[in-house]
Amino acid sequence: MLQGKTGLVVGVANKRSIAWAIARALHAQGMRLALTYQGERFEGEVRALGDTLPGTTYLPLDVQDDAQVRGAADTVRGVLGGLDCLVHSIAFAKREELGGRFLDTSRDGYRVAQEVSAYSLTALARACSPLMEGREASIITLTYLGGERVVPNYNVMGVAKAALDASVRYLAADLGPQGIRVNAISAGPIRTLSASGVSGLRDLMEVMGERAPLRRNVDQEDVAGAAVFLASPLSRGVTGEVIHVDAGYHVLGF
Ligand code: 0WD
Repeated sequence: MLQGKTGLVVGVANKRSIAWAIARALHAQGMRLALTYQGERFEGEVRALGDTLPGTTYLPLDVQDDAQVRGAADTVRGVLGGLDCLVHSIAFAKREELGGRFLDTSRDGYRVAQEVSAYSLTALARACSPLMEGREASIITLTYLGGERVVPNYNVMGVAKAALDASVRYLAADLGPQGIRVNAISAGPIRTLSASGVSGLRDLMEVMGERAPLRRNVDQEDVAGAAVFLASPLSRGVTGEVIHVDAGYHVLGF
């Protein structure tokens, strides 16, 4: 379904990362990939994973560094030519902000969460969109219900996800005329490195798995399936949307 297409996947940290499941699924449909790693700490792990997907390119990217964001787009232009798909699967908040009261959020904690988790989508979209014009291209980000409702301990990350969801709508409006679609997948809770920073995740997953209409939690592959849909021509009429891949939990009012 994605033969001959190219994708930039941002947010692989290890084999549990949602971005890694998405990368595998896109590659299985024929997409050629560039994977980013956040500093040398992650380089070995990302290369070891990516080397199982023939043709993959690697580039360093810390989204807090504007020069690296521009450099990533330049590398993609040089190696892949154009870009059909950008996957943004990153978030960060200081651990001390992911517990206790939202009321106690610090100015710096708020700034960092917004910058890495929300603003980075806009920065990457701006850098990459010139490579995506006229290709029916797709930008996909990962969000969470904590941006729409109160989820205990999610706190400043919930506010960052609300900003991310709104960014999806504004970017969809800006980039639509160039044929670029922008959508989010709102995933149910999945045990990954960044999720382990949120206090009480285990209890939350238990409740969600019991109550969700499908009576289960979701996994990385569930999310990857929706990402393939959003990357493919099957979703050519969809933009500015948040698709919930959460076993239906978000529809409940109890
Ligand atoms: O339950 C979950 N796991 C859910 C995750 C439910 C709903 C949504 N999501 C979202 C997350 O909020 C995030 O946006 O999915 C996205 C991917 O998260 P993940 O796969 O759960 O987490 P992980 O495997 O840790 O990958 C996120 C990575 C970072 O890992 P760490 O754990 O070191 O923060 O994002 C990257 C980093 O590799 N990252 C950055 N990349 C570039 N520049 C930066 C940065 N400044 N900061 C973090």
